[in-house]
Amino acid sequence: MDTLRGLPEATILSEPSDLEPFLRDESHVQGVLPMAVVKPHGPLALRELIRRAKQEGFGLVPRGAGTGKAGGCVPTAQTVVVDFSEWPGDIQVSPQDLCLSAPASAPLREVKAAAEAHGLFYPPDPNSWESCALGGTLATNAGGPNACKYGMTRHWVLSVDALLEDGEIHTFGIHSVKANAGPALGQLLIGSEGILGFIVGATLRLLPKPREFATLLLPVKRWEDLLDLPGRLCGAGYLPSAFEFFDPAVLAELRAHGPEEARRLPGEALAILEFDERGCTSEPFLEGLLALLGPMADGLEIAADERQRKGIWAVRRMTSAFLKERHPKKVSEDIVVPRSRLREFFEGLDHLGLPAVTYGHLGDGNLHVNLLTAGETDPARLEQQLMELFRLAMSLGGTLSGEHGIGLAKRNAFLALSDPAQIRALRAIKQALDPQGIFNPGKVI
Ligand code: 2HG
Ligand code: ZN
Repeated sequence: MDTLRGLPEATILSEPSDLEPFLRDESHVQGVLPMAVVKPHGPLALRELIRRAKQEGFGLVPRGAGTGKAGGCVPTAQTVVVDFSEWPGDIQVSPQDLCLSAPASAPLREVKAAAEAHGLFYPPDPNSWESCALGGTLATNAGGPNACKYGMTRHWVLSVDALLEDGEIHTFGIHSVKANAGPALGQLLIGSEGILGFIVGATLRLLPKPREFATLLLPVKRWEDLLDLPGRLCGAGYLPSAFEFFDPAVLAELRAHGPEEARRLPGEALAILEFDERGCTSEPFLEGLLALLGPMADGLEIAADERQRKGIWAVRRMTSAFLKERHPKKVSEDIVVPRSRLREFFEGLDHLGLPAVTYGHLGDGNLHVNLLTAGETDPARLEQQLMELFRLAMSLGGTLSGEHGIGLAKRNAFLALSDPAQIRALRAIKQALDPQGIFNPGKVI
């Protein structure tokens, strides 16, 4: 491709058959064929790409491992995909500073393992943690089950190295939890889905690794009984590191067609709770918990060892892919409501009469509402159904995305439902940082 001829420090793909795998991520949206895919190996490639993008008027779309759920990395018209999988750099752990530095290309799995090798812990655990790249989790501010106790990716970032529109890489933040010299520009970039600049590396905050886990399977007969539990637990001083659930429809599908471990799952609906603080497997802790659960504790099972714990999590981790395989055209959302309003949310969902099944992160109110028949629904009707869902979440003090982001998939809804002042402010920031609109055009705003 002429535009990219002679680009230094990069692998360049331009054959249509090589470009095709970049059309999609793990969401339901599809992009258009990019002009090319560039895999930069160093800053010279990025500097030159920015120069040519400005000069010739094409956009740049960042890509990590392509596991995003909102279409943030799928190409729009007249763009070049910048795939960071060959971006160089090592993972470096600093136990004394309780932090770790890594390039955007580092697989999250390796980032977490590097911390663990030093007895340390990097909490963010999006469902794709075994296949996603760190850069993608930073660009999308990824969540995951652990967010229930530990928060999102952004809460674990001390500094980011980001490519800005001047073609240079700048570092925002320092290697300490205390840094207060002016507004946190690095935080602005995290979760911005590449519309303000591209994150090429980061320094992440670590904790000592939890050494004790209590992993509980809590089956219930009436799944509505689960809805007050997240709030009741927190109110009583119990903060699970994860609190996941499957509604009866999802559990029935898993049990009927899922892997071996899923076939044995008890209950009509099921919650998975995990605690990871010191003492969480002690009798006093568990007795207190049982007292709080009352009659709900009747069918409670506690993982006896690490093998059982892993088996339970394996089922939860494969649920999204499993449902996608069975319902390839399903649309999956990730709305949030405050945990105190879960019951009202499900009453509202019932009232809307949407053909939805739900599972996800009940403990922090982040619910994966799935429309399994989306493929057979008229597109205009589907859009209307999704807007009703988002409006319901927002009317209860929630939002339309808890962890997957806006990307392309939720852009229209985001623009339609947000406070116009928010959109104006975001566009002003975009204009200031990317006046020529080269960074991920057509996404988010
Ligand atoms: C999960 O929690 C992921 O499993 C994916 O966020 C959710 O596909 C989904 O709906
Ligand atoms: Zn999720």
